[in-house]
Parts: sequence; structure tokens; C-alpha cells
Amino acid sequence: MVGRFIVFEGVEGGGKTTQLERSRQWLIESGWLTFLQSNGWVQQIVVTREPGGTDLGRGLRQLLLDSTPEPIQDRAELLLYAADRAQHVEGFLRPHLAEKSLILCDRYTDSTLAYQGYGRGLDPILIEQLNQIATQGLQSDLTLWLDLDVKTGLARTRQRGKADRIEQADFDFHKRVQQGFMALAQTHPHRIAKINATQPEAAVFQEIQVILSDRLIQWYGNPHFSPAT
Ligand code: T5A
Repeated sequence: MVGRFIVFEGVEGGGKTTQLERSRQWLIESGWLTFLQSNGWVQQIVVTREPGGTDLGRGLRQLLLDSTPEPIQDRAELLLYAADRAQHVEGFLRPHLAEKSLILCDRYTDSTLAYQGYGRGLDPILIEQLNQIATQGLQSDLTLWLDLDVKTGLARTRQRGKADRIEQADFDFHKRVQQGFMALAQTHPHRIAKINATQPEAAVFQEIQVILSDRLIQWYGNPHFSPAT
């Protein structure tokens, strides 16, 4: 059995990074990781993100998120995200899955459909094709969509300081992105699980934990222990 690929998605400031780290810790502290390792199903948990999960990707991330005097054209932006993904899939995700890693990834293909498709207005069919070229068919096993209203999300990121190039886009852009995630979750109800991210951090994680536990049991069977909460 190869590893599993879990993705965290949502609008700016939705709490993906926070919940991804909580999930990693819970998988270790609950006993799940030991259970999976002792059965030979999983070797390790790895954490990664898009853009920026590889050396090339870190350079691309800087190009994409730093503000530049010359505006980045929408199609150029799309191609840079696709290049980041192609490198990430081939150079990081597939090798780790082959080594039986449980991968927790901050953003993946749904972000491109939501941001460059719904947000920028680029053709979704073109984006699907590019996603296919970049991923060669690699889909997440589970995507956790942290559903949060745009205003709250942006307020959270602004508390942290200077907004990056994408965060600086106008409010309507971010609203369209949010609508994009909503539409994607409706289209792919089995792959994408909706999480109410307006709650306090611990309550958000409670929801995630229930979904993760269900999926782990579905994938690997019932553990012969009671995972600690
Ligand atoms: N992008 C990406 C595209 O346009 N197309 C693509 O194909 C891809 C892959 C990536 C940017 O690239 C775009 C999307 C993004 O604009 P990024 O830095 O990875 O840039 O941006 P984000 O993923 O949005 O990262 P953020 O750090 O801004 O948001 P997170 O990770 O969702 O949120 P997090 O956990 O850092 O939390 C933000 C703040 O809120 C607090 C945290 O403490 C933190 O201060 N917080 C909460 N506060 C109250 N209640 C809660 N429940 C909270 N949870 C977290």
C-alpha cells in the first residue's frame, strides 16, 4: 500500500497552516502514527505546501507572492503555479507516496481552480488541463476545505502585518475565490470535506479530527486502541 495525500484548502487566513500543524501533532500523539507504522502501512508524516514545496518552488513562491512593479499577467500567474505543481508532484509528492508517507499539504489543485479560475476569470477547462499536465492525475485522497467568510479571513491575515501580492487583490476577487471553493465542494462531495472555520481553533480541529478518524478507519481499518483526543 502506498501513502495517503491530505490537502488543506480555503481562502486567505482560513487557518490551514494552524490546522495542518494540529493535525500532524494529533496523528503522532493519538497513537495513529505508531499504529500505522507498526503495520507497515505508513513510514512517516510529511508536511508540505504549494506554492513552495521544492527548491524550485520556493523561488517561484517568491515570484508569485512578492509585490512587483510590473503586474504579473493572469496567464503567466497560472503557468507559474502549474510549474510549481509539476515540480512538487514529480520531485516530492510521488516519491513520498511511494515511500508510504502520510502527506499533509497546504493547498493543491483546487486553489488554482478557485483563485485563477473563479478569482481571475481564466477558463476552467484550460485550468483542468494544466492541472492534469502538472499532476499527471495525482489527486488528493482527502481535501479539508476550511470554510470561512472572506472578511474574517483577510482581517486575520492583516493582523500579521504586510499583505502579499495575492492578499492585496480586491475584496470581490476574494469573494469569487470563496464561491469557487464552495462550488468545488458541491461538485466533489466525497473528496472535499467542508469544515466550519469560523469557530475557535480548538473547535475547528474537533471537526477535522472526526473526519480524519473516519477516513483513517476507512483506509486502514479500526485500530486496536482508543486514539487519544
Ligand atoms: N494560490 C495558491 C493561488 O492563487 N493558486 C494556486 O494554485 C495556489 C496553490 C499562497 C497564495 O497563493 C495563492 C493562494 C494564496 O494567496 P500562502 O502564504 O500559502 O500563499 O497563503 P495562505 O495559504 O492563505 O496562508 P495564510 O497563512 O494566509 O492562511 P492560513 O494558512 O489559512 O491561516 P493561518 O493558519 O496561517 O492563520 C492565519 C491567522 O489566523 C489565526 C492564526 O493564528 C493566524 O494569525 N487563526 C485564527 N484566529 C481565530 N480563530 C481561528 N480559528 C484561527 N485559526 C487561525
